[in-house]
Amino acid sequence: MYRSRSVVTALASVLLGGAALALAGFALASNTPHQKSLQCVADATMANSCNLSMSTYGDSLAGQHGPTGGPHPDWVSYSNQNLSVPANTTVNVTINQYDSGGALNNAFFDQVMGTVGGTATFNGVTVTHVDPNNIGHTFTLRGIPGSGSHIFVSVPLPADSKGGVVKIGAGVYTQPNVITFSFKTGSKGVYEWNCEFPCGGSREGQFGQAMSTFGYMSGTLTVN
Ligand SMILES: [Cu+2]
Repeated sequence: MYRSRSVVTALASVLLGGAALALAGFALASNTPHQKSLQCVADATMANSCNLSMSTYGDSLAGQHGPTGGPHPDWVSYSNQNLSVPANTTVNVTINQYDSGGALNNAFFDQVMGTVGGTATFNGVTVTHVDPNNIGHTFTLRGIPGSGSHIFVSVPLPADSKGGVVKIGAGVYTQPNVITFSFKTGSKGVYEWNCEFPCGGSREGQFGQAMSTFGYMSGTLTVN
């Protein structure tokens, strides 16, 4: 009698423990879209090069935050936060830019900087700079201060004016502006990237919210 009760108690605690582990596992799995990094895919046509494709949205309903948009579905966002690329490689980047925009507060960032040839393509046209009054976002990559690793790449992503507004709640977007550029990686290290267009809303001249919260308009680039 007592023995069977203790067996039941033991069994119950094992089951409860298992349920707790399963819950913890589910919580971790639910977080993985924020943690998994986007891998650069080896380019079959060009030695020592890989391709990285991302998007920028006027909300968070597509990409890394999941179909519900996570905690801030109405915040602007890149599709990916953490990028992973090989060392000593040419990284060919394609960004589909779906968001609207406006004027830079610092016209320095209308220039294409640090790319192969000092150029980018904007909807198929080679450019060295774009209109500073029509910017959606920038992709600006630099070494983390104090890390000893140096890189500087900055590419403006013109605002998408192809008509129509992002349909918030549906994850449906207008035709994007397509921006491409290449840059070369050196030795292994972790770098950081962010956007230099004040797209964040609220505080400090539109540098709050998505601009000041990691994972929307900023992330890391890990060179492996
Ligand atoms: Cu931005």
